[in-house]
Parts: sequence; C-alpha cells; structure tokens
Amino acid sequence: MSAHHSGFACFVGRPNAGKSTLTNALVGEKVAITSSRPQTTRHAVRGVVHRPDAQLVLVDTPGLHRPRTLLGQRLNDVVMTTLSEVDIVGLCIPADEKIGPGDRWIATELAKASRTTKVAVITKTDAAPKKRIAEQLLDVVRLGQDVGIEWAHVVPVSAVADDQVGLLADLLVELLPEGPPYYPEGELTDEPEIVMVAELIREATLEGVRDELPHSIAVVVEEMAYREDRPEDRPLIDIAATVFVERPSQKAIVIGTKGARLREVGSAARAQIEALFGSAVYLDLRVKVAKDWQRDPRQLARLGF
Ligand SMILES: Nc1nc2c(ncn2[C@@H]2O[C@H](COP(=O)(O)OP(=O)(O)OP(=O)(O)O)[C@@H](O)[C@H]2O)c(=O)[nH]1
Ligand SMILES: [Mg+2]
Repeated sequence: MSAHHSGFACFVGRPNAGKSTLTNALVGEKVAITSSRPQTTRHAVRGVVHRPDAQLVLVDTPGLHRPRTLLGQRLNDVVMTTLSEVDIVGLCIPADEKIGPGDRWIATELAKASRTTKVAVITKTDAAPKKRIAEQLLDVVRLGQDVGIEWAHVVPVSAVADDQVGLLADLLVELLPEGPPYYPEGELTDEPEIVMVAELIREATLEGVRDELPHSIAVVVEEMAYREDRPEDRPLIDIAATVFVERPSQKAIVIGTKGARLREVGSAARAQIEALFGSAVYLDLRVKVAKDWQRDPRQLARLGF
C-alpha cells in the first residue's frame, strides 16, 4: 500500500477574493460563512478534505488588508500566524479584478515564508471572459517573478460554477508530505457548534447592509440547549444570541421598521441553523450597542478576538 499523505494548506488573499467560497467548495459543505461584503471571515476556519490515501486540512483566513482598527490588525495577525504554520499557501486572486497594490503586498509577505510551497489560485473565472483569465494567468506569473515566488501551480477555478475545483484539490493533495490523518473520517471541520451558529447569524445579518455596518457587527450566542420535554422524534433547540453593533443608529438599521429586518435575519439564520442540526430551532435574537468595539481591546477580548 502507498503511504498516507496529510498536511495543511491555507488560502490567503484580499478581502472578498473568494477564499471562503472556495474552501466550502473543496470541503463539499459550508464550513465558513461568505458574503459580498469585504472582511467577512474573522478567524482561521478549518475544513477537511478526505481522500482514501490523503487528508488535506484547509485553513481559510481573513482577507489581508490595510488595517484601520484594532480588529483589522488582529485579523491580519491571524493570517500571518497561519501562514507560518502550514505546508502550502494558496494565494487567491480574483479573475475579474486587476492585480493591485494589495495583492502585491500580500505576495511580498508570502515570499518571506521561504519553506512553504506556494500556489496561485485565480478565483471567480465564471465572472471573467476567457481573454481576461489568460491575461490574469500571465500577470500572476509575473507577480511571482517580481517578488521572488516560484508558484508550484497557477490554477484558475470557479467555486460557484464548480469549475476546476476537483483539479485544485488533486494538485494540493499531491503536494502534501507523508503523514497520518489528523481528523477522524468524515469530520469536515473542528469549528465548535456554538461558533458555527454565531457565524450563521452574522452571515444573515450581513445580507443587505452596507458601508461600514458589516464591520461593526459581531454575534455572540449566549445560550444553546435542547428543550426538555420534547417528543424524541421532534427535538427543538433553544438559542439565545446577541447581535452587537457599534452605534445606536446601526442598531436601528439592523432592527428595521417595527422589527421587520431583524425578523427577516432571524428566519434566514434559523433556516441555516436548522439545516446544520437537522432539528427545529427557536431563535431569540437581540441587538445591543457595544460602543466602538472594533477599537477597544477589552471589548475585543470579550467578543473573542
Ligand atoms: N462569480 C463568482 N463569485 C464568487 C466566486 N467565489 C466567491 N464569489 C463571491 O465573492 C464574494 C466574496 O466571497 P467570499 O468567499 O466571502 O470571499 P472571501 O475571500 O472569503 O472574503 P473575506 O472573508 O471577506 O476575506 C461573495 O459574494 C461570493 O459569492 C466564484 O467562483 N464566482
Ligand atoms: Mg472569507
């Protein structure tokens, strides 16, 4: 029998580059929330790809950006730490946007991780014409040359259209060193359930809010328990969660006229949580102001950063 291979690969890139969507597509299940707003991911999320002879642990990271708050700095720190710990790094660059100073800076940082295998992933190929994808391939190769990175592969993919996702998985698996499986068979993530629930609520809250508001939202699950005295075949989970925003004006937006928005957010989140647990859920959502929490070390600590 051939040896078992295993290891860690992380995706890095600008906010909104499609890292989390790609992670989910490779894992085959939603382990990380996604949104059209930049800086959706706020911690290193692990997803596991199982193969008969290999196990690939993917680490999705927050988008690297020029930080404007303490939270932003913390998010960048998470990425930098993760970068230094994995076997393979996949730099994600969207096909539908020109390479910019942000990508250049990230590539320069990546070049410093001299022992790590580097792969370039051109994401969102469904959103760009063929000619643009070809140009982007050349631009990415050139970017590598400019900063001193030799890409092991440059792979164009579309997570949304499921184009070349399987190929990318194969290429990453081939790059893994020999090693034992780290996760039990079938385990797709080690995200605690309570964190997944908070993230699904945050994802629902991000839908339809603009400008600075997405950054100001944090979600904490205060309570989560099976309700007692329920028939065995019809369990119900009670969940109480708080959506934190930074200012009273934001609270009003999240709640909406007569609570309409919050109700929509609640039912969208509830559907996702019910799918996760395969059980009915009663979701009690509140909105509270935690003034300027993104800049306040004590509040950041309380919110888990
Ligand atoms: N057309 C298209 N859109 C995509 C694709 N992958 C991601 N997107 C969209 O791009 C946006 C950002 O996707 P995310 O996966 O959340 O991006 P991210 O890089 O994880 O973003 P951060 O967590 O903020 O750093 C979302 O609106 C996705 O639906 C793709 O393959 N094709
Ligand atoms: Mg993300």
